[in-house]
Amino acid sequence: CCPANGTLSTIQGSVSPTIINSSEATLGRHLARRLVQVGISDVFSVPGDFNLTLLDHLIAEPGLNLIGCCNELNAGYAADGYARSRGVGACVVTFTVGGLSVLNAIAGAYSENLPLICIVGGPNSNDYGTNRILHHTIGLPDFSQELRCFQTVTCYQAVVNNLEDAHEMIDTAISTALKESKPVYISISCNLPAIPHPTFAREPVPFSLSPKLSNKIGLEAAVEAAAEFLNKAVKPVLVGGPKLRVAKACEAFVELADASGYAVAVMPSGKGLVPEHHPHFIGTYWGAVSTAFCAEIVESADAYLFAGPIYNDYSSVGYSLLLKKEKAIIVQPDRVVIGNGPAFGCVLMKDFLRELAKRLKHNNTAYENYHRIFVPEGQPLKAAPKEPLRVNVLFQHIQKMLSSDSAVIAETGDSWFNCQKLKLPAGCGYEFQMQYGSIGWSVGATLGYARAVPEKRVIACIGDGSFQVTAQDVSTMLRCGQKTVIFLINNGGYTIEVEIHDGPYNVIKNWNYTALVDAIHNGEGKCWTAKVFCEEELIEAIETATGAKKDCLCFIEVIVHKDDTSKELLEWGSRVSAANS
Ligand code: TPP
Repeated sequence: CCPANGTLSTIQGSVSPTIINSSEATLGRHLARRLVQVGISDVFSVPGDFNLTLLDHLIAEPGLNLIGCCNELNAGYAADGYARSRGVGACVVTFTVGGLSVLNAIAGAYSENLPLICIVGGPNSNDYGTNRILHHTIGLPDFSQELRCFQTVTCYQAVVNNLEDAHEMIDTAISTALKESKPVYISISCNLPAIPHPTFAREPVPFSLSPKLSNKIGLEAAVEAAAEFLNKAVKPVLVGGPKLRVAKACEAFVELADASGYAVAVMPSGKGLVPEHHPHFIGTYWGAVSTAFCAEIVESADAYLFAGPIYNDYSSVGYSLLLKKEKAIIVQPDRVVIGNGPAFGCVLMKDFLRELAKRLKHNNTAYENYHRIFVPEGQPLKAAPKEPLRVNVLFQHIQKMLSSDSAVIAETGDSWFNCQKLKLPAGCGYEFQMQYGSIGWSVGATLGYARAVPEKRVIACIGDGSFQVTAQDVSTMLRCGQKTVIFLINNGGYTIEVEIHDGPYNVIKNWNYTALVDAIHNGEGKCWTAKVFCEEELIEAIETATGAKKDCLCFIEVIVHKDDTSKELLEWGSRVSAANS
């Protein structure tokens, strides 16, 4: 879960810099060299006159590919999907029309702590300080509108409009993204990328970012207090949360699980970060919509350690979790709170979990209890021949497709709940966007993720409503020769919203989704589509997608009843609805 590329561990000490031939000693090539250096080989982009020269220079860099997307929102989502696997991603768009279009994706990446470098081709440097009105703006002589929008969704902004400062500004922006694990904004004046400048005349020395360190005394005190707290508990439990990724603490969490013998659960938004094949894994802790017996074990425990949790209204099922602060140790990326005690600051999660692992007495009571009382979820009823397909049957078949060579991308909607119940084999990737939950994210994210890990087959589960937002970039997946399997779940509406609060606005226009993808395919690239109505057809489609068409992008439209939802969505929807009213 903690990819090495672009992270501190790959960064070398200083080496003697190579002299660069003057035609390549340009701002554009410097930026390109830096992107490659931090582990980026694909940049997702939409051209526009403000960024064309910059794109020329990015393309010229060996090892850097430009992936042209159908729109900026998808380019941003693709960079997000890419960053989830590679550790860092980048997109390039044009001034304001492109910038404001990509903004939603950048906000999503911020919410998920992803280092994403958003590059915008900006106004000519000679236009700054004039009263000119530029195209692609709202018609006011104000060049800062786009910047001001990005200030709220990035951790750093560099407006590069002179060559003297460009090197420093670009480097500061990229290194800040890596250090903070957040998106940054870089605007590059359109007239500058091709101009050579002495500051770019040497191969840039790889970033040498000083790693964050724990305060030793604080760490020791926190570990001692936590060990005392947990060693006297009878049935302690560990729960992994989404911030395990940004804390780069997935391995340390497993070390703690191994050493302690405690039962191990995952929060819904942490799925994919905690190995589900671990012998003490007990499932997803999501309050009333947890997997079988997981909530009972967690909530009845006399002590629980949450590593990297986010308790928002969705993950807390409308604030209905039955947790008690006095029983909890909350470990965040750089602080620990034990019960009702004060916070221990400047303590890194990774260090804390590793040190704690050495101090805990082995205690598998909670896990043994779980093991004793656990009864697996029932199997869906056997379908009658040609009976309309049910969602729970669909996901039984998706489960069988998973392996270490696959990754699941789950779109916002009922797919959250259905995918959450999939049991991930070792090495199987899993991504969704639970904090921000922007529908349509999965299409771009699938493109970017598959680009970052071409050896894995991505299985994307997307509702019809979400697909309508961003469908175009199936086109880019085909251009890139991707072999993703997309399950388009056609239930005729915004079902997740139906279960929160229904109205006529939740019904959507039905499209012929397979015909749409066939039209996008248009004979170029490898694509196979199928529309299935019953289990027999689904089985046949999956056999084809994993057999004869395993090298193709496979798009399977699954027709289900509009009220066919997971039982978890029903429960969750009513509780979220109560919290909203
Ligand atoms: N707009 C954006 C960009 N993001 C959102 N999350 C919403 C609106 C509100 N919203 C959340 S889920 C959803 C909507 C409109 C509907 C999803 O429908 P669909 O993809 O068909 O999935 P289903 O719930 O039917 O499984």
